[in-house]
Amino acid sequence: MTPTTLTTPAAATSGSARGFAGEVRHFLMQQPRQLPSRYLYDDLGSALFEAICRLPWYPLTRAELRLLEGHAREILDAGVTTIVELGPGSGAKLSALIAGAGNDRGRLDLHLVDVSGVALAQARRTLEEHQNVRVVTHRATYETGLEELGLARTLTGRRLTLFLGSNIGNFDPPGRDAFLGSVRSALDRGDTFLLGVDLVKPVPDLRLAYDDPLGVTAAFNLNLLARINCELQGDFDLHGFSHLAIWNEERSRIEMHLRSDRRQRIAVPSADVAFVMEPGETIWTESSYKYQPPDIVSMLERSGFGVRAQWIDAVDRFALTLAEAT
Ligand code: AVJ
Repeated sequence: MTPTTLTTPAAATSGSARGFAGEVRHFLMQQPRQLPSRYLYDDLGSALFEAICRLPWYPLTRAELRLLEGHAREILDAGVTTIVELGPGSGAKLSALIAGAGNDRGRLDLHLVDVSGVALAQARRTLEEHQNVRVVTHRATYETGLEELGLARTLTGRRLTLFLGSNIGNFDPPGRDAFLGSVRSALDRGDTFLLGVDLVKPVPDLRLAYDDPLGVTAAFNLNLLARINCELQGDFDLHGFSHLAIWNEERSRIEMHLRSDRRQRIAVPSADVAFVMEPGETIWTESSYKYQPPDIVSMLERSGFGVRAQWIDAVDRFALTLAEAT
């Protein structure tokens, strides 16, 4: 019951209606049934994710912010003139990094790459509060954004690329390596890359982080079915499914699933699918891989980076790793 591939946010095609319908059809017909996790983030899904980040049981965001604030000067050293962030969200993390670096820094060009226009607009507002910055937004997938940035190389100064929030955890290992390779290709030797990754921790903590007692993560997961009902005329009965968070020890990942509580027939006319789900059968909606600190160093080294520093939050088990393109 452990297939090897799950489409990652970056690997999926653009979010046009036909792309969504085609992918819903394709992935629901797989065995086991699945849906790409990138579709969790419509407007409501993004708001639910923001709420997850404030839950006491989901400490990732706060741990990462503490590390960014505590090491801002080492991360944003004097040579950096350009910062690229893949998936900036609200811009709060980059903002904390810039604030933590102090006032003696030079001018900064900030390039923000995100598929969400709403997120980009908010991040721009947040970041333009800082003195001496220029914000450029790229409404694009990571891949397209990286290509654009590869073309817009700077002649002076170095670039720092950020990939935070343990978003890398959604990639399966081949997808992860391909992604790191495309980041490396977009960089020049001497440019830096900062990667935020959640670490393996006691299983009860992991389960609570992905199955919180307030049910916010369950709502985040079920919203994917609500979205399919809304946008593709699906007839999923949201009361007929339960949220599951399963720790897969062998693959070192938390899997989110939606379990059918009974035998039920499902139709999604605009995706041209109809099928029956058995009681207990699940739709696999997300994987979040968790790493050990040395795994992060070796995956970066295999992709053409040398690691300069790794900072670990010992309490919440989260790592920031600063690497240099070699
Ligand atoms: C935003 C992908 C890093 O995997 O922890 C939160 C998404 N899923 N709770 C993660 C998520 C369930 C989150 N990432």
